[in-house]
Amino acid sequence: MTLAEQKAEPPQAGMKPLGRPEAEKLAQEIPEWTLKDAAIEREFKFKDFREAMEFVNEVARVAQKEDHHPDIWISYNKVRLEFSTHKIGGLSKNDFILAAKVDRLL
Ligand code: H2B
Repeated sequence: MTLAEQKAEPPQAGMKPLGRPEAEKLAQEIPEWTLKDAAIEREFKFKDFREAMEFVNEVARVAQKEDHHPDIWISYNKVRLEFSTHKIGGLSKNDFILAAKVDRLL
């Protein structure tokens, strides 16, 4: 099953952030995203503010549905999203699932 087809799962107690090798493996499915130490990020550029906000609203809808939320920065026609699993202080599979679902919106 592709990442975009999977559902985010609530982080379990005692869960540890993914190690670098696992994160790098999952990152192969979302090549437009940059893998950082404890997060993944991608910047998107649109025609204008209105298009950027339409995208952000779609992202918010998916994030609410999956109960996994990105940090979002908006600057006129640019949107930067960062996914990290705050509860565990690092990356979980949920971050990659949401990134893949966001890519599908474009
Ligand atoms: N989003 C992200 N990115 N990290 C979290 O740890 C997180 C979240 N926790 N969305 C969720 C909500 C949690 O608070 C609820 C109760 O599942």
